[in-house]
Amino acid sequence: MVDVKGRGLRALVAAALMVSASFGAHAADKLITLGFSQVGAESAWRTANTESVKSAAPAAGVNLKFADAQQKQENQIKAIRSYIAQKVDVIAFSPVVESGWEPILQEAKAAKIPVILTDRNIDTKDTSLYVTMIGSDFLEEGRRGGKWLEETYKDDKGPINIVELQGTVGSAPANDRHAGLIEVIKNDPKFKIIASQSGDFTLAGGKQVMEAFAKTYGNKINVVYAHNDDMALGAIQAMEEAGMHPGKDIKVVSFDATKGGFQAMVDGKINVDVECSPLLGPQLMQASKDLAAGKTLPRWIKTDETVFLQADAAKIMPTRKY
Ligand code: GZL
Repeated sequence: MVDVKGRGLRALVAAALMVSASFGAHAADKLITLGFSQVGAESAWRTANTESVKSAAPAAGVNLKFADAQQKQENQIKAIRSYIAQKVDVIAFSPVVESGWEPILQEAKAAKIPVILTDRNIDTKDTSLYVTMIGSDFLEEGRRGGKWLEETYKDDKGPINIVELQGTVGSAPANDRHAGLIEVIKNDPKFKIIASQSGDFTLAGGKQVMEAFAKTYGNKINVVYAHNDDMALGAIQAMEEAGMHPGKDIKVVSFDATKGGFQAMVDGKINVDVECSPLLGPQLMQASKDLAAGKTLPRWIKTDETVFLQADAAKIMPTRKY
């Protein structure tokens, strides 16, 4: 008679040894630890970006350390310094502003920890300070906003008076969404930027700035050019409280293409929304693993984006992921 019990036990022990061996092997190629410094939680875009980074880590087998800088550069610098002290394998961050990063990135370089930029770029000549930037082309986004204005007003003699709600002062998206607009309209004198002020990418900031613009310029305003949906939504509140009709007598150009932006297009209050994808988590995890495996990465891992028009918003909105 086959000693089923004995054989069964032997099979069980063999299986357990195999599992422990594989764990042993798994332990040999250790988990990658990624230290990530996030700008803050200023907008719906940022919330979606944080969610994308946090949810992508376990799926990729990356041990994520995450710090929210409340939109302060000194907090990002502190977080990066702490990741260096913890000897993480890779450091990544979304720089709140473009300048002032060389010293801390020199420290990361000295500690031989590779750095990945996500979402926003920095202003430096030293290309050794970071390996790659994963994110959008904000200059092209600004051009797309400008081209929509050019097309929309091609038969209009003007003047077309624009008020601009800028993003965080000194940030790459604010600098480049402005520069891209100027590139397109600079040769067409009918377009005039009559006022430009930062709303810091927040709904409250956009509302506050637009309240002042509405008081000062009133119905002289033809266009609101808002660097993100949160400020556009704040501006819409301010315009409606001032008796204006956003999307109708005042055209609204916005950026990000978040659910809130789409809803405002469906409601007829934003006329065009230039996409800027926050869903960078999976690319960040893959880049971190590639780096740890010694692979070389392109200097810029660019996200593909498009422009959404009000007429198409209702049809497309159900497909949107953020
Ligand atoms: C753009 C990102 C900007 C978004 C804002 O990539 O840095 O910051 O446009 C966010 O909504 O606050």
